[in-house]
Amino acid sequence: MNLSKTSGINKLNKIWVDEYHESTRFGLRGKKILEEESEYQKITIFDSDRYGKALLLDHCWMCAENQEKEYHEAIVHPALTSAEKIEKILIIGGGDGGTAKECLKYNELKQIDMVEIDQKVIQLSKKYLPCIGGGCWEDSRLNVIIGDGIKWVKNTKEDYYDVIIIDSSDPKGAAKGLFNQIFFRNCHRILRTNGVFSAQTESPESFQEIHINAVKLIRSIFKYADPLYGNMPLYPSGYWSWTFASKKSQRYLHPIPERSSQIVSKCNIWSPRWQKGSFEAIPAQIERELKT
Ligand code: SPD
Repeated sequence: MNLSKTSGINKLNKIWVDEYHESTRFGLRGKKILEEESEYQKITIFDSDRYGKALLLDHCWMCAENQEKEYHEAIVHPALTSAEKIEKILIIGGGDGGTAKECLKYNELKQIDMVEIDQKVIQLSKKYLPCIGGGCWEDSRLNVIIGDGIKWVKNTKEDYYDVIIIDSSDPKGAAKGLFNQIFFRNCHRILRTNGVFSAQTESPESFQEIHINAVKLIRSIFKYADPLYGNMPLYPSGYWSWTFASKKSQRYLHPIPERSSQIVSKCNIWSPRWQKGSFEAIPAQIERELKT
């Protein structure tokens, strides 16, 4: 999780970049394009042979041109196909633009507030990874706020957003406060009654304790909350989770047919069938742990 190393430079100047996590490493071969220190983190842009240009924050893989749909379709569509209304959306984080791009597939959507703490992530993503955000940066429905997501949810009036999406990094540094009770309580407060909350909740394998604690915490605040599991080959263990929550029912389990038919042909991973299987695919041990 904390360390990344480059190794094995060969005559083509190709290197391996790895995310190190508890005696395992997850790496790609390619060329480093840029490494910069922002106010918040080290930002690396890497051109990988396998997945195209990729973004790392503090040596952790975030996304790559050809390895992002697995993540962004999963965090967005169970929420946007099921919330009663999808006019006002809040994204916390998401500075690469992938989550906004998926949200903007819906015609009903009127406004996205995207609160990203690190302006440099946006600048570099626009410049080096334009296809991750697609046309989102030019779409007038996207309102980018450079600021602290924790303060944003604290200062927003109640019952305001139809959907809230937490597209955070791992819970350390600036992202640590995006995994705690006060933050989730504020998300609950500002979410509309028939809205849907969505958050990336780490790996059930490589970050099992963090995953379980996050789901339990979200469940303790929202009346209904369930994790969905999928593959994310770029991340430690390649096995990831996203948790969806709502106030009055498990509405995130039930995509509204008129809405899903609008977007299913624009997706590579998400479909109502994929979603059903991915909610069902809860590992038995995690299911038991979540009951304790
Ligand atoms: N271990 C990486 C977790 C990062 C999740 N967020 C990725 C951002 C993609 N928009």
